Amino acid sequence: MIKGIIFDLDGVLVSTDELHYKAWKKLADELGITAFNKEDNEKQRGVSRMESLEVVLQKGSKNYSQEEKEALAERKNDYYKELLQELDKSAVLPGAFDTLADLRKRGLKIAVGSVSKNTPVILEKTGLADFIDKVSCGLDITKSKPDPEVFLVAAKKLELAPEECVVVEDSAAGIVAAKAAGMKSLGVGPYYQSLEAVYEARGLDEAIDWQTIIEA
Ligand code: B16
Ligand code: MG
Repeated sequence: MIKGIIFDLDGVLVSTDELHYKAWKKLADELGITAFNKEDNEKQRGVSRMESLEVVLQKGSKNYSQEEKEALAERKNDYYKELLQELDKSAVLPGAFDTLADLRKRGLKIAVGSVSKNTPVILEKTGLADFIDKVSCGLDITKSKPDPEVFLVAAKKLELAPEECVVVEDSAAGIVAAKAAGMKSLGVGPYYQSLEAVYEARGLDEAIDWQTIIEA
């Protein structure tokens, strides 16, 4: 019996993926990497900040030291944090508030499992914090998805066994992480059909048979 649902944040509950893209694009343009585009941005879905930087740098020809890379990642994060200042509940994806309220009513525990170190500020600014029991994020972990750490920490914080949890994800790395954690998954977002999740839905505003998922 499923007792907890662990939601990825970016691309599942909020549309911060667009803000990540804007911030990376600004950095790429400054570095003269004009070839960085939306398609590359898809490879940054659900992966860590440093891995996302590599996606940008691969489109250019210059080599950077580790120290320089860390400064670049920080510069991108400053741009991203600036954009986050404008964030409010309008950034919450369709169906997210209703889904969280409905699952709570059914007695399920709710966690967020995101590799983003900006998770706390995003939850506060969007009002999602009121619907979440526990948060496992980039600040709690040392290994990013596809490593299962972020979801195992979430289950532990919920005081549940991994097999009592279902993960909701929009990235391939996140679905691999859920499997590695021993959890079933619901794949959502533009690529939901190719994520190889156990359950699939275009978005949280679709008719999702939560009862079946919970009782499976
Ligand atoms: P930050 P998720 C991920 O969030 C994003 O999808 C990914 O693009 C980003 O690089 C990563 O968070 C790290 O975010 O730079 O804010 O620490 O999908 O795991 O909620
Ligand atoms: Mg995501």
